[in-house]
Amino acid sequence: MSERAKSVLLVGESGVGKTHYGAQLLKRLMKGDGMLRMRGAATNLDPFETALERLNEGRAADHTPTPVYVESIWPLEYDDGSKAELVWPDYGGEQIKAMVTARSIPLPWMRRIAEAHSWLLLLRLNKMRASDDIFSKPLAQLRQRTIQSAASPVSDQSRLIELLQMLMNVRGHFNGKPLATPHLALLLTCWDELQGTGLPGAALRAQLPMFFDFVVSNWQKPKILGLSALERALSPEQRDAEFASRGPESFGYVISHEGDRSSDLTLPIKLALVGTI
Ligand SMILES: Nc1nc2c(ncn2[C@@H]2O[C@H](COP(=O)(O)OP(=O)(O)OP(=O)(O)O)[C@@H](O)[C@H]2O)c(=O)[nH]1
Ligand SMILES: [Mg+2]
Repeated sequence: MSERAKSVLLVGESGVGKTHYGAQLLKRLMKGDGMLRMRGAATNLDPFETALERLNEGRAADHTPTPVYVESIWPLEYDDGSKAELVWPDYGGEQIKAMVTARSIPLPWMRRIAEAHSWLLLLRLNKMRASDDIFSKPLAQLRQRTIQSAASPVSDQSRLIELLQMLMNVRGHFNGKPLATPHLALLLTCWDELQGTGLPGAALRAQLPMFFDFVVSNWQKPKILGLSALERALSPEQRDAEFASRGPESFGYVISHEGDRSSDLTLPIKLALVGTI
């Protein structure tokens, strides 16, 4: 592995858990008992440290204001001793939705999309609308419904497909073959909200079938993981005394593509950086 900076393009709409995962990840990297660890001084840690202070008190952090975009540079070392430098961003997730709505990508985002080694797309299935269409209901049932407005909103899965198509367009991938690069990993966040679900891929397929098909037919080896950065819901106001006394480092887990549970929150990043764990 070379010393060249590897950047992960972290893509997630508002409320998917980018800031809380960033804070928990930072803590694990500093502790250094996972597959990846910090090997030097990181820059621009303010947003994550603020979130960590809240977590230490057993409270949730605030929503990141829409215009904010902070890139933090994290020098990393793998468990085998090889090195990488990770560019980890924190930003207001509305920026992502706005790109799809306006069908236009601001220049700084163009650069990030073009340069990123891997794309890590965070999705919170619990917040996704599974609106009825011909994929979820027989046509006969849909026909009985009255049409209230000609301008029906775009479904969540159509919006996500549109988003990935816009990103692919920036990279100029049009040869019709499934992509090998950039690596694509889908991280299903707040996995604790989906009690009783099996494999992450199966959960995604059940809830967003059209989006799932789009991903598996356009990437050679897309990875789909579950993530619970906090293991439970926290409130920004009320302290969770147990969370505070055991500490944020005692909480959080990842469900691998194959369904194995691990408390190593650095696992999705290693996967995004090297394509395998
Ligand atoms: N149940 C549960 N809730 C979580 C978890 N991680 C984050 N949350 C909650 O999800 C909400 C959104 O998390 P954030 O990290 O602020 O989301 P974000 O993607 O940074 O959102 P923006 O800053 O608006 O772009 C917060 O209320 C968190 O408490 C988790 O692992 N489990
Ligand atoms: Mg945030």
